[in-house]
Amino acid sequence: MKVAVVGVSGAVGQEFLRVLAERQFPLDELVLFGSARSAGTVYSFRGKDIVVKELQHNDDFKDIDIALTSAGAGISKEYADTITKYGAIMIDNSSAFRMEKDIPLVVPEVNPTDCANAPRRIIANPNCTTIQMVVAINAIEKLSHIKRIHVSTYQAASGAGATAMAELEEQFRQVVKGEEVTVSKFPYQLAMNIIPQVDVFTDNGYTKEEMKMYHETRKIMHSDVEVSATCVRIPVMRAHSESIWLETEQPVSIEDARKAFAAAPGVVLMDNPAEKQYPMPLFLSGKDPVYVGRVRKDISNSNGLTFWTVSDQINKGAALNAVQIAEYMIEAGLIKK
Ligand code: 11C
Repeated sequence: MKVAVVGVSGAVGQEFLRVLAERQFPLDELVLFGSARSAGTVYSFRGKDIVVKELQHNDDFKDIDIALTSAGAGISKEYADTITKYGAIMIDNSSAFRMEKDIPLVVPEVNPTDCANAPRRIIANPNCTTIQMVVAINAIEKLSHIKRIHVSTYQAASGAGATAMAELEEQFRQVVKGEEVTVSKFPYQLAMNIIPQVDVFTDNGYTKEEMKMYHETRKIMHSDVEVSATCVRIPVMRAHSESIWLETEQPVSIEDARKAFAAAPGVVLMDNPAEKQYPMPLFLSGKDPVYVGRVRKDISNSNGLTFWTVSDQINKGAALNAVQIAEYMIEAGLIKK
């Protein structure tokens, strides 16, 4: 198996290297691609140094079986044909293809079999906020159909990339030193603040990030569920949190909900209020699962449940989900030239 990572110098690109190594992904050769600026950089993988090649329109993808891409939607669109034309499967972390009808949008714990129908040899990796929510709510969907979701997100700086993480760190330093705070990646200073805007606003008053949660959730779950999201950036480094209220067709008891979360693939139930046990981003950054806590009945709605989730944005929210898609496709015999 020959695997390519495209956009290797970014936060998600670097996480691909960590996840592939940690999971002992069955690859014989790894080829790294980046922009002209990162070409020539050397990264170590399984004790071997690999030099980053510049991504270009040439035959570099001729022998590649799987390309894990995270270089932004523009690059994904521009290079999709170059990457897939000799048969490589492109697992794309950008938003470029997510809502296209002939491109599956996959979270392996929820809809892995959608991978079988990928005529363009592209599988889209969902937005990080959608991934953690659907991994959790899929457990409840199995008990009773979810009709409606209200969700507020608490999103880490990592969602805006490695430079945004560095900016947040620098802002904290500047605040402590009483210096003027530099703002570039976020609409406002994030340190000591929260910003109720992730991505740009759309005509209906929701942001693009919030509308991604609406459309992507419906596509992944093959569901008519209504999703109303408020996406918020908070001064946390790399794990996103979500406060989720959902309404099911039939009432779901708290005991059944807890059992379902505890048994769900990819979910860890961390819910013991008496001992102050609930998921928090500070302690769960870098971990694989989606953590669920604060599970309770919605006192305003007899068919409602409410709970809190935390999951690492760069890991399960991006790189790990893409690698799990690749693992599923290998196991299902779907990777062939
Ligand atoms: C954020 N969720 O936290 C965004 C980043 O569509 O892949 C990921 C954007 C995307 O800023």
